[in-house]
Amino acid sequence: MYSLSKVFKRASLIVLFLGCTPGANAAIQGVTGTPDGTGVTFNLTTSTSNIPTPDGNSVRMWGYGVAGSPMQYPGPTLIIDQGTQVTVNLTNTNIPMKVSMLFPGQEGVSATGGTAGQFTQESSSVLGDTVTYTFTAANPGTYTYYSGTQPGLQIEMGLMGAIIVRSGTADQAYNDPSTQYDREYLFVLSEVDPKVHQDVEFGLLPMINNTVSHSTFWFMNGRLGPDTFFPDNSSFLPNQPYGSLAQMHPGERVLIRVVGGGREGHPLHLHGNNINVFARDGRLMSSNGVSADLAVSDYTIQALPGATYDGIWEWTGEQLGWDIYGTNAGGQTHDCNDVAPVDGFDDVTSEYCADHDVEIPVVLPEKQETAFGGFYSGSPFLGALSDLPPGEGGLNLNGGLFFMWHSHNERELTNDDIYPGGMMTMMIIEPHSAVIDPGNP
Ligand SMILES: [Cu+2]
Repeated sequence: MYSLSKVFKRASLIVLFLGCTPGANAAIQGVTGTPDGTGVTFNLTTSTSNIPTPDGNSVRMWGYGVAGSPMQYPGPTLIIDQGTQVTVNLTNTNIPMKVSMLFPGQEGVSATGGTAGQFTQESSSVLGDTVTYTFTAANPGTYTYYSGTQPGLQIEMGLMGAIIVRSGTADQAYNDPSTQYDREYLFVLSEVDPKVHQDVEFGLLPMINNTVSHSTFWFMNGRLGPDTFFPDNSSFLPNQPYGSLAQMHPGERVLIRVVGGGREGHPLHLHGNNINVFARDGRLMSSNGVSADLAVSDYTIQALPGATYDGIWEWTGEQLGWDIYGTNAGGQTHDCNDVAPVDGFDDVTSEYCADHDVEIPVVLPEKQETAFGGFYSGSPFLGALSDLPPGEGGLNLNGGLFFMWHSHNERELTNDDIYPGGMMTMMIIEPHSAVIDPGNP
């Protein structure tokens, strides 16, 4: 648990936050491949680049990229429809050792071209060869791909990415109606030990050993906090195209896809509510093979390396014990409009009707239930704005509620020992009157 006030009283960070434009993050970014008659083809390359870190440094990385585009960290998210025959052509542009790709959880994986490695066929930048991988995306869900060539080093260097296989039903993660969602976000978690990357930059190819490796950077979607808040495809992060800022309206069902993309486990904590996790590693948590009857409500997702997790996260203000919607505050005049089928929630605002008009308690809510610092709107009520003390606020134009979503390993909230940073982003609960996140649905 980290208090928001600690984070946002840092003036230097607030300057950075001013560039953050709520609403600029669209649906999960990725590539869908080119139709090839029998399925889709992705043409990928691997190459090297340096990525900036918010402490003012940079780190040499290796990454996958779409052919003709810069390499990226993590690699391009491959978005595929269930049942599609997939071809991936991989060409190693300039990484000074052979590279490859593994596709755990996919069916009928085969590889041709290049030279045979320990796990699969590999591409050499010296030989200039191309490896062709094929598989069938038989099952919907969230998956990962990564290098199968000396993976201890190459995953550390950045050769990994996510795969999303879409079910045949729109806005439903799996072939089970309980996995329906209104919007979705992907969080690929990873880490970097800069000493290893410096060795690589100096021409060494060290063997990675977890007993001597000491990560000091922890990433969400290949970015370090506060870069995580910036929109997708920000021009100053040319090799880190994926943002992590999440937004929703009360009452929506938000699908959270988590990928353990590195070599270490990371406890991802979503403030504001538990998450109902219904799938692991691209498979429904099911005793009957049909429904997610083994889904579990979790406080923290213990994201393991190579594993994936899917769950639904919701927020309505239910059980706060006071009317956070401030029906009579902030000039809002709506009633608790709960018409049939009566479920206890306002049909327009998602207000929890039992708390309608219940005054804010004299005992203030826990800090993690509200927004402080630069993200304070001047009012404790959702969607309401008010005057702010000098030097505070101005970053919350819609009167939203900001929940920090972050690693619960507090060391991972730093950038090379500088706090705050690292594996940290925000979920912003925006009132229904606010237009957010175009394209996610
Ligand atoms: Cu916390």
